[in-house]
Amino acid sequence: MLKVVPSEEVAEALAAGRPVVALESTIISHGLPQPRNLEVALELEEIVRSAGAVPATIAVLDGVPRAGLDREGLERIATEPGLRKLGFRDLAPAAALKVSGATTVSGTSFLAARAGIRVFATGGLGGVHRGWTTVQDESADLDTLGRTRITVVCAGVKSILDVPATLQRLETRQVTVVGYRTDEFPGFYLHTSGEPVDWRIETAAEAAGIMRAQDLLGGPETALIVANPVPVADQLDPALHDRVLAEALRAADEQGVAGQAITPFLLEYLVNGTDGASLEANLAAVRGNARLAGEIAASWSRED
Ligand code: PSU
Ligand code: MN
Repeated sequence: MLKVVPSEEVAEALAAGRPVVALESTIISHGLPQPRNLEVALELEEIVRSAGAVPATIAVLDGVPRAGLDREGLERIATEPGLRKLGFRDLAPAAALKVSGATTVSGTSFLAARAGIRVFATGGLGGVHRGWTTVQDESADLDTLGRTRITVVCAGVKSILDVPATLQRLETRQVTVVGYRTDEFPGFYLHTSGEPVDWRIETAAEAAGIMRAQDLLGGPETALIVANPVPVADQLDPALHDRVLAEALRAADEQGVAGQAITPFLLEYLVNGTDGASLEANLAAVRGNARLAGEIAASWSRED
């Protein structure tokens, strides 16, 4: 079997049943501008640690899937030119052809689960793109979450997407969605998307309890999404968000940007079009998610 190679620290923590949190690498390589992205990769690991868990940033280096990168590995993810973006379906070619790449939510969820890691933190999930009636672009994140036993802490799905359509797809795929201290699904850069969420939890221990109930219940091995909104004080101004996003969607259309390139294109457009304000909101969301994921992993491994 093709092994996911853990770092020494991650291997020790998993063997001892201590809390581990998987961190995604595409957000570092393709979602954030250099040089800020390396600082963020290091900072997220620190946040997970201070919440009492061991961080395991996931990526494929020279064809080897890894859970837990050293400083050099993080630097490669942040700076290597031409680094691939790997969803689940890209993992086999990357391994066989000895290619390096950062993993998306789809690729990371699969590798984390294979490594025995149950909790994962990211920014915003991929989903159904706007205009899906003509262009059938639906992120592989959704399909993977419908067949992977993992808990993903995120600030909802990226607001560049069709959020109601994405929530519908998550329902069809049996993915459990809970709001953390909210009755509304978060809007990634925005505190709320305006869409309701059926379940609300108040504590990390409640999330761990739902994970245990998932296992006791059996059935399809689906994910748990813990949707954790960016605080109102840190969100992007909603009017600015709507205006620049409309421009970004128009630019993508005019330039014919599609496929894997569309998400990074729109995120970068927003960073430039908001003078960096969208970047700050994105970072505030990811930091909060890393912290909460650490707490959930700690509660899960304490069995409280
Ligand atoms: N969260 C962020 N920034 C990102 C992503 C998530 O804050 O860049 C990445 C994730 O890796 C997610 C991917 O899986 O965007 C979705 O890409 P696509 O729409 O091509 O599936
Ligand atoms: Mn896509």
